[in-house]
Amino acid sequence: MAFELPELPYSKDALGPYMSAETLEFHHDKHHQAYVTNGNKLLEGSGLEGKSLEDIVKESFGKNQGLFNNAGQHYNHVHFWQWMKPNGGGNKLPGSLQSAIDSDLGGFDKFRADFINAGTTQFGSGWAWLSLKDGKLEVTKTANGESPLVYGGQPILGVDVWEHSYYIDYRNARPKYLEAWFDNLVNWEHVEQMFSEARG
Ligand code: MN3
Repeated sequence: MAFELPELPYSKDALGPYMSAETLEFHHDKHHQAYVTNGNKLLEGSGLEGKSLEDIVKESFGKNQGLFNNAGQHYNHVHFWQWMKPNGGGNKLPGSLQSAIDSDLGGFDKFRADFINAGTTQFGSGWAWLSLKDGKLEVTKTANGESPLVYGGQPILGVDVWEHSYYIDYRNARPKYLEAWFDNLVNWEHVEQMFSEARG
């Protein structure tokens, strides 16, 4: 199916001061739009036109690099907007997610530190993730437009560590961005929803 830029689920000034309207203007209206526009051009004639976004990402990986880069980033950003909300964050997670984090990842504080560390240590552009793989939660990082989808996992939370995600608000201070993002913006109800869908 053709890619479409989704509307943001909040106004552009709703995530301040942790993520500014200016960042969202560039990130959503220009960067994400470019992945949609370029992805649609590259999708034409690829043989994957009728597939779902997730299948296009998985099936173009390692085979059609140009299409993969744009489809992968489209997938990542469609979810990234949903993984944030005004007055998000905090450490009160829905119960089933909390118990899985306790048993698989050593509790909330260790998970928080490991997730922020994954984003901080991703060299260059990429993403840090919480995903479900073989029935267990794991924290990983990927480069560029990749995600756990192409490594057999199902993403349930991801944070963009491309410079376009934080440079206007935090300049080069990626760890500060990650801490502010995790503590104030994460939409845990949406993470819980993706977790229960992934568990099936
Ligand atoms: Mn981005």
